[in-house]
Amino acid sequence: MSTSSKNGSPYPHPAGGWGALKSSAKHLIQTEKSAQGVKTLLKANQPGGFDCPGCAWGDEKKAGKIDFCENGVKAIAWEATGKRTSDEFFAQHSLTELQQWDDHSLEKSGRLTEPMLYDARDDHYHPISWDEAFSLIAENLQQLASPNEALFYTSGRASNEAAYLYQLFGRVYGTNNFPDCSNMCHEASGIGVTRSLGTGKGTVTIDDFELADAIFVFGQNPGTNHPRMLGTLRKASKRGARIVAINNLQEKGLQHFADPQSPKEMLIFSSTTISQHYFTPRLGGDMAILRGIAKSLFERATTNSTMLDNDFIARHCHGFEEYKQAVESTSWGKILQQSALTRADIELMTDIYAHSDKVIFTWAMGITQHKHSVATVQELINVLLLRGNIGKAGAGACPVRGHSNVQGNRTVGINEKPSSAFLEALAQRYHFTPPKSNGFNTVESIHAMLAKQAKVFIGLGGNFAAATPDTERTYQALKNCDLTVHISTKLNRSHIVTGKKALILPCLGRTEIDNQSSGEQCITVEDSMSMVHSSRGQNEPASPLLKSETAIVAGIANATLGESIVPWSNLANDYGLIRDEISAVIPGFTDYNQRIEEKRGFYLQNPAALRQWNTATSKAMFSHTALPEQLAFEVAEQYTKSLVFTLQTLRSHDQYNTTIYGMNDRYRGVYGERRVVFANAEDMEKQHLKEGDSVTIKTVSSDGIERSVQHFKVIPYQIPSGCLAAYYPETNPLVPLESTADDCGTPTYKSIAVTLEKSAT
Ligand SMILES: Nc1nc2c(c(=O)[nH]1)N[C@H]1C(S)=C(S)[C@@H](COP(=O)(O)OP(=O)(O)OC[C@H]3O[C@@H](n4cnc5c(=O)[nH]c(N)nc54)[C@H](O)[C@@H]3O)O[C@H]1N2
Ligand SMILES: Nc1nc2c(c(=O)[nH]1)N[C@H]1C(S)=C(S)[C@@H](COP(=O)(O)OP(=O)(O)OC[C@H]3O[C@@H](n4cnc5c(=O)[nH]c(N)nc54)[C@H](O)[C@@H]3O)O[C@H]1N2
Ligand SMILES: [Mo]
Repeated sequence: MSTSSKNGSPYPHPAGGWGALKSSAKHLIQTEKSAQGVKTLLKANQPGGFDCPGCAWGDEKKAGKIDFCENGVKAIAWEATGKRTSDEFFAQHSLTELQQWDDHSLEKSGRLTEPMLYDARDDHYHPISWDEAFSLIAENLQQLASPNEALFYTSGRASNEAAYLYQLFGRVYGTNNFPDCSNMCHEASGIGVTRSLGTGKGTVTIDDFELADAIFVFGQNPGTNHPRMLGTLRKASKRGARIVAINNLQEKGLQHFADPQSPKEMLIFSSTTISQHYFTPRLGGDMAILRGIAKSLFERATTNSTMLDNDFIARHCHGFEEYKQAVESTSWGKILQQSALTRADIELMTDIYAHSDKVIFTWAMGITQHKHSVATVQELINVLLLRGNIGKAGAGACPVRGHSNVQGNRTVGINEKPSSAFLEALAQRYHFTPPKSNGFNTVESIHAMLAKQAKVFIGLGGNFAAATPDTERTYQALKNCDLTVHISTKLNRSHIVTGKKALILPCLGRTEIDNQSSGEQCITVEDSMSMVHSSRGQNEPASPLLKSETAIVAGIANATLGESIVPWSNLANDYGLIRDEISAVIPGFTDYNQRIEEKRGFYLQNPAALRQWNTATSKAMFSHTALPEQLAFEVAEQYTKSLVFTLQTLRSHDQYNTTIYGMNDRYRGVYGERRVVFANAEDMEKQHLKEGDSVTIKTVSSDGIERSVQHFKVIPYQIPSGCLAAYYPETNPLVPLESTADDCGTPTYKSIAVTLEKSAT
């Protein structure tokens, strides 16, 4: 193992560039199927090809022949691996043995090949036929005292077609229990933006990035998580747009970027400066920054009438006076204390914001995974509204989604709190009475399993056991179930932490050819810019026994409910028929099948982008929430005499959520190791810690439950004093189940109050 890091500039080269390409190639070769991988790559994000399963960034309209990135290559190569987790594998390894394996080793075993049933008597998984598997699920569902004792989890990779059928099945069966990865991800964006603007999605398209005068990137690491976004930012930067990064860490990818698709930049080893300005606030300090920008704007507005878009505010907004009052009553002291920036920093941001006509704010998990995440999202919108930056070309709000179809899943009905209009549309179309009461979100689902109120867990993709908080309690929750079922491509922790019975149902991946009785199928997905487009797999399936997600959902539905209300089997034989159903039920999808024939798909119109506000007042709403009284570490200080830190949990460059591709985090200078914690050098000194010391990280909470992780190596890094960063999912045991965002239930993965102690040797 070797870790190397020297205070903040660990990687000497620009992001992207040759390093990225070399690493991509290496990954491809490692999958032992590079020929098929390369053939597949050229079809990524191309008309007639497949949507890259990497992330939800929009496709460039004018992209050339190639439109993929290093981490997209990893995602594709990982799916196209030559390794298989066959019945021999399961005969060889007992569950008890697999429980000792780390997440990387589990997934690295290869693609799942046939349905498997866990037998507690010999502690092994054994092959089972598809029909038997469907019957077993049906029996378990039918014998529950209430449909609300079943949970239907979704991860955001499922297609619109699979997700639509899945939610329809759950609702005809009788429950709204649709916890999903959104609950842990951009839930706060959906709720906050809906409250403010009446629609829960971003208001910009990829074209707006070509027109913006300034782009502010809040709490997001695109160099790793949305690398194609760097190409968009690079172009904007080159034509003179101001790019401002606000990030708790100095992230390499936000600083300089050499576009692997720009031969000139590659040849002369040059790069483009991405962010001209970079601010590193305290964790959870963004709402204070935004409040500061607003305060400065109001102060400037007393002598300069161009500071605010008074016309827009008067015509389109509600609640301006209350907001103004809330801003004026927030002291500069509080703003500077919570943000940990200087007054000059905030004035500089305000200068850039106020002197740019068209401004885009983008954001991701650094905003949404805090206690006050909904309020912060609303504050982002408040500041945009002050200068009319919503519904104007080149301006707007851009929550950058995570999973490649997480936005589409929500659009087609994966939601534990469905609107009554949506339920009414289902009732009309299928002549049944959908369940009215809200279902459980992800965290509520864990509580329900712990309380034995939920007994059957079905996961359409994802890795619930590893992605959720409070690992020990989550494991107990899953173990309490009568049956756990996972529709998956690869072996993961959720297959190893089982209910009394457990099924693994292996499915096709996005890159694979999907043949049904009516012929070869395409699926559809929606990106962060509300573009809906089709995706067609190119590779031979990893095993002849795989079924598509859609076929599996239809198989379970058919076995459980029969075909009288919905003709599941017919629909699964021809996905075009499912799209017709979506057209009939969900607004915006008229002529769905025709419109996906267009080269880059079609745009689902966002009303807020047209300045149509679907709010109670029919106006855009200013919110006027106060800054949090105290941030996480201040609250926690009451419970301990030790120095309290705020820990954020984040992704390395070599992972996709709980999927660990490798042990390096190149841009942060970490190699061969994941159990590391990034700390401020002065804080380390105070704690008598040296680089490489082994530490125990302990959660500070008042609930009496001990939560800690051991043997993490401490690394000095450019991070504000009092803050720490470490990788997920290794740190999920530290996140209390009760520590969730106000009004939205997202675990506070980016602000956990912890102490740091040198490990006992
Ligand atoms: N290769 C790859 N691509 C991915 C994923 C992946 O794991 N790997 N995951 C996908 C998914 S599901 C998602 S949701 C996205 C995630 O995309 P990101 O949100 O970029 O993911 P994180 O690694 O959690 O990074 C959060 C960033 O916010 C910063 N940050 C944390 N807290 C704060 C704060 O309080 N304020 C500010 N200003 N900054 C803060 C961190 O330093 C870090 O740079 O990426 C998607 N794409
Ligand atoms: N501490 C901490 N925890 C977090 C986060 C954090 O920042 N910090 N981030 C949260 C966020 S933003 C998210 S979105 C969640 C992610 O939570 P999930 O979406 O549940 O987790 P993933 O790791 O993306 O799921 C990986 C698994 O999906 C399966 N899979 C891959 N491709 C396919 C496919 O095409 N079809 C099917 N059916 N299965 C497939 C594979 O078996 C793989 O093992 O984690 C959350 N958890
Ligand atoms: Mo996510």
